[in-house]
Amino acid sequence: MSKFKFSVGPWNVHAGADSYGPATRQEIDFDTKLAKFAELGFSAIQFHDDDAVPNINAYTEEEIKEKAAALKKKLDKYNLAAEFVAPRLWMDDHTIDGGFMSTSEKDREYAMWRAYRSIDIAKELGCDMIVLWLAREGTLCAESKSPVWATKQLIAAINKMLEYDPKIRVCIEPKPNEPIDRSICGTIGHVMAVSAATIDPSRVGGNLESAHAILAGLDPAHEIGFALAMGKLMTVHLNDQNGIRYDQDKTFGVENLRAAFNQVKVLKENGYGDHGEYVGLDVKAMRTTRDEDSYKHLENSLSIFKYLEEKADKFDYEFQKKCVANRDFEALEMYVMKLLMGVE
Ligand code: 3MF
Ligand code: MG
Repeated sequence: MSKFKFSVGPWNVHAGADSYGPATRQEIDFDTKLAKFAELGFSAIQFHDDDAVPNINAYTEEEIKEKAAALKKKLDKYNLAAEFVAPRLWMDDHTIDGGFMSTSEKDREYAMWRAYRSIDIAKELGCDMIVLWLAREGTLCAESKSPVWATKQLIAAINKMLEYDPKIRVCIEPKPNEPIDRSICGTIGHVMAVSAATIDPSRVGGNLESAHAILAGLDPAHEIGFALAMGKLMTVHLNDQNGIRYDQDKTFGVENLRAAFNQVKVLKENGYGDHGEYVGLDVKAMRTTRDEDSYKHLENSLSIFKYLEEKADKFDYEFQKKCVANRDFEALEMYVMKLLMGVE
């Protein structure tokens, strides 16, 4: 029995289209996904603002709240909580050059409108967290905007969100690149610095995604540890990634089992989840996956996480201590490898 609760976003189940080719599976409608997520054992759903209220631009502020309230009823039916709402600032015509740090003042105002609507939706859904994946916040042409100005724009935007609602928490999901060339807030270290510069650092933290850390050349478990040490790990997006290339969102643990084990271990050792935090997945099926297997990558990620949790439960801290005392890290490393291979 896992000690953790799990969450997932509807985009984790998608039709397989990529930048180079069309869909390979049928779209699955939102209600069907919800029922399946509940059946797979997820406790909470993560939303983009327009996952919660599709076609959001077409509605007034009041209508958006009403639609969110209707969604809350649907979630209740499946006993699912809402974990967070994330303004999807990378799909809209108004955010071609980014949102909070767009070179267009009108577009920056639009981005704030989406941020405020995301907060309204979160409140209706009974959650207090806004996730900012800053997809297009940075530069494609380095000389097009000053990184100093852009960083200050981000801090100012977060301050406005904190002022708009005294309870809302803002959780930045850092990523060093893609779709932007040079991002403004690329790692959890950047997130801590931005947090400290806001009007209420206690309400600004991070969402560590394994693949994003790997894209920055960093070890996800250490990045998780860093955020935990700062008391600012608000959620995680666990997945895997084959080195520094396009963002892959692979099934958790399939590329580097030891790194995955250490992510589970650091979460478990530090009481992650004790204050209601969820273990979030951000995984994509392979393009070759057939319709009937549309959820297999989620099932596999959950299973791998839980198997690794069992391994973490078995971890022999006495033996570890002995190895450390003798400076015998070769023996400690071999112990970990045997534990993971099941030959101990
Ligand atoms: C991109 C991501 C995103 C975010 C999501 C929620 C589409 O690399 O990880 O997934 O997690 O938008 O903020
Ligand atoms: Mg993510």
